[in-house]
Parts: sequence; C-alpha cells; structure tokens
Amino acid sequence: TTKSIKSALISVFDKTGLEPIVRELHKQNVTFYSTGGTEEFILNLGIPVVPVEDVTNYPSILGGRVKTLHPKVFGGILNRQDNQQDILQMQEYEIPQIDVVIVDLYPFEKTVASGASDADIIEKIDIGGISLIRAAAKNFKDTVIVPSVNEYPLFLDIISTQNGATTLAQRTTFAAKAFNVSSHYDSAIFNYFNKNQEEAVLKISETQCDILRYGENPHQKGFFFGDFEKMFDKLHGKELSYNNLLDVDAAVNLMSEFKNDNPTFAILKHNNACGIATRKTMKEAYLDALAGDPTSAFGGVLIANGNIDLATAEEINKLFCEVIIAPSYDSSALAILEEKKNRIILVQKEVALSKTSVRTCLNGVLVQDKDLITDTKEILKTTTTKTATAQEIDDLLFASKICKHTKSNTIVLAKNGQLLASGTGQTSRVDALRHAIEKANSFQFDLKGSVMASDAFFPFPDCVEIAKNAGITAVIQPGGSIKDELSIAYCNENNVAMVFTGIRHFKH
Ligand code: 93A
Repeated sequence: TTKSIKSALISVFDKTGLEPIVRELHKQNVTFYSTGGTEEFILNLGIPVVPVEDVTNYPSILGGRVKTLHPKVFGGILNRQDNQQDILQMQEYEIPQIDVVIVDLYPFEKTVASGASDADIIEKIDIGGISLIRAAAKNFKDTVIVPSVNEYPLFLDIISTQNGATTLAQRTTFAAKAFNVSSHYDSAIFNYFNKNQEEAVLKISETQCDILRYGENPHQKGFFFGDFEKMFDKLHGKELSYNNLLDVDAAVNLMSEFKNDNPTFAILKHNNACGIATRKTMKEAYLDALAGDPTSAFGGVLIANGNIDLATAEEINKLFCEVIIAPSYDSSALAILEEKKNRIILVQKEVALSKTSVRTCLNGVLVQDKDLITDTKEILKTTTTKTATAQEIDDLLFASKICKHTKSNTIVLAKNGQLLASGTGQTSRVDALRHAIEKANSFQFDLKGSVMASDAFFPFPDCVEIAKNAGITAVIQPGGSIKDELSIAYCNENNVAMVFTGIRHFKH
C-alpha cells in the first residue's frame, strides 16, 4: 500500500511555500504538470514542467474558467491501478498517470471579506480546483491529495523522510483533510449566496467555536458552536455564559412571536418568561412585564420587540439584570444602561432563526422541526355555549404564545396583554395551575376575567374547575382528550368560554 510519486499535478493560487516541495519532488525525478501561473512559477525555478494544455491538447478557455476540467486530467487522477479495464483505457486514451495533486483554491472567503464586487467574488468560485481535490481524495488508494497551503509542511516532511513515498494511512489522512477543505469551501459559497437568509440553517461549525467560561455549572466545561456575531452586536458587558446563551435563545424565540405587535417586553429566568406585557409604549410594557414577577426578574434576561428609549432605560436601570436584547437603543438610553459594567447589551440583528432543534439523547442526538405553529384566531374552535369576548380572544392568543415557549407542563394566566403568572415544568398540569394561581395571588393580581392557556389537553375536568374558582373566564387548550366532554360540560355549567386549537405545544 506504499506508493511512490512519479508525477504531480500542481495548480495553486497561493504560491507561497511551494518551492521546497517542487525542489524535493524534482530531486526524486517527479514529472510536473501544471496550470498557467503555477507552471510559470516552476519554470522560474529552472525546473521542467508540462503545461496541462499539452496533456489535454486544449487551451485554457473562457478566461481560465476551464483549465484542468478534462478527461485526460481526471482520468489520470481517478484511475484504479488494480483495475484491468482502467489500465487498458489509460493506454487507449493516452492518459498520463497522476500520483499527487497539489491544489490551493481561489481565495473565495478572502475575496468576500475584502468587499470585492459580486462579479469578482463569483469568479473566485473555484470549479476545477475543487474537482481536482475531490477526485484525488476519492482515489486515495492510489493518489495523494494536498488540498491547501496549510498541508505543505506535512507533505514536505513525508516525502523528504520517506523518499517520495506515501502510505495508505497517510493518503487517507490527506483525503479527510481534502473533504474538510471542500465542504468548508462550499459552505462559504452557500453563506454568500444565502446572505439574505432565505435558507435558515442550523450550523454546527467546528471552525466557529467559542470556549465558554464553563458549562451550566462551574465544574462543567462548555463550548458554543455557532456564529453569535451574525445574530447580535454586543455593545457592552461581560462575556456571555452558557446559561446566558440559553436564556438569550429562549428570549429571541419567545419574542419572535410578538415581532409585529405593539411594544412588547419580556423578562426571562431559567429559559421561561416570568413577565411579559404588550402596551402602547415600551416603558409601560417593561413596567407591566416586571410587575408579573418582580422577584424572579432579579438577574433576568430582558428582551424588547422594539427600540429602547430613555424612559424605558431609566426604569430598567433600577433592576439588576444579566442581559438586555433589543433591535435598537436610543443613544441616551444606551448611556444609562452602560453604567453597569457587567450588564450585557445586545442588538438583535434581522437574522432568521433556524427551523430545526437538536439535543443529545442516549449517546445520540434527537433532531426535530421546531414548533413553528402559532395559534391564530382562524384555528380556534369554540366548544362551549359561552363564546369568548374579543378581549378574551386576544388574551387567549397572547397566553398561548407564551405557553408555547414555556417548559411543560405549563399553565399560563394572562389578562389585558399581560402575563399574570405561569406554572412551569411541573409533572402535573394541576400542579402547574395551582402554582400559577398562587403566584398571581401573591403579587396581588385579580384573576377575575383573566384567561388560561394550557400546552396540552386536560385529561380531567379538575383544571377548569380550579380555574373557574380562581376567577378565570376563558380557556385555550388543544383538546383531544377522550374526556374533553367533561371539561366542556363543566365550563357550560359555570359560564366559562373554552376554545380548542387542535395543536399541542409541549416544550421539554
Ligand atoms: O476557474 S477554474 O475553476 N477552472 C479550472 O479548470 C481550474 N483548474 C485549476 N480554476 C481552476 N484551477 C485553479 O486555478 C486552482 O484551484 C488554483 O487555485 C488556480 C491556479 O491557477 P494558476 O496555476 O494559473 O495560477
């Protein structure tokens, strides 16, 4: 499985570091094939080289777009040396054997970063080079691929210590590097074409990894694989922690439900909303979000669906909070918010959120579509004789959006565009409801005329009964229990309106 190199095809954009390789291979009597600029470079070293044009009997055409793309070149790379048919065809078509391919691609990413014109960027999409890389890597049993300048030192070391020979293991390693180069290159091109973010993608990139201070707790290591800067401009504050990132994720997902609504402000703790309100001004929205649970708000993550002005910032400044997220800030507001050294201030950019979620499970991963259905007026089915009032419908939909982004089992209580309380992450729905009522009462909310949202159906009529007794007048839930009728009957007897959505919103 050890192969010695007798011929090399070299086509590199960046000629840096090429000379010692060419000289070493030349010492070992290797025949060189090369493209325009690289050929000139080798000739200038006083070393003979065969132009690819002489192999293909074809000039470089279309301004260099087609140089190496030819069966004589790819045949020389892709033929299997233990395949009789391949050997015969190599003779029949006079295809030269190519033992090593050395490529350095057109610098696509650098060209994009330089702010070059679209036309210049497109010309930097390497087609021939990437094909050479993939072909040689596919045929790693016979061919060595050196897919970028970064691999020159390793390759030089191998050929000079092993007399121009490579082992199968070494060629396999180079092939892996090659596909890393080609997949990274195509991802960069994808990102360029997708700059308007029409394709929201989940990206787990090993090149974009932030080492976090620690994981969920100080004794756990933590990393973030992703492009935070693509989604946020960080204006101020300390480094984001693992838990901050999770809260920021929960916050932007929650707030995406209220994007086009009146000023809306939410406060999150442990990935759940502890306060959220929609009002005429951002300051009112903040104050009513805070009123939802001023105790939990301490150290929370804050998010607004619109600009944060001075009046809002003055109120926020009274609270100790970890992170503030908004699409924009008045400069006077920023000046105040930046007074606290550690407070993290983020500008959320207009970037689409991935439509997929991933989490580890049993030494594997669970991947799923995110819950992208938002309950709307159109899907509501009234199941009771009492129909919900217009205000109640608004509140039911408001509560259901919060419910969708709260850990199951959950019950959300709301009134007049304000979260009054929620029960989150309980093992029983009754517990979630009891907890929510107790919480709302503890903050002196009057639950009379408030509404209740449930992330899943009621298996028994106990929840509607407890809700009614607390003053709740309208309920939204998916429905679908075999005992739905019991809950409906209770509501009918007690003048409660209930709508079904048909859509469950578990979040675990
Ligand atoms: O425009 S290309 O996609 N068409 C080709 O057929 C081709 N073959 C090699 N670009 C092509 N290359 C690239 O040319 C190589 O990847 C390398 O980056 C560059 C080397 O050109 P030169 O030797 O003329 O400097």
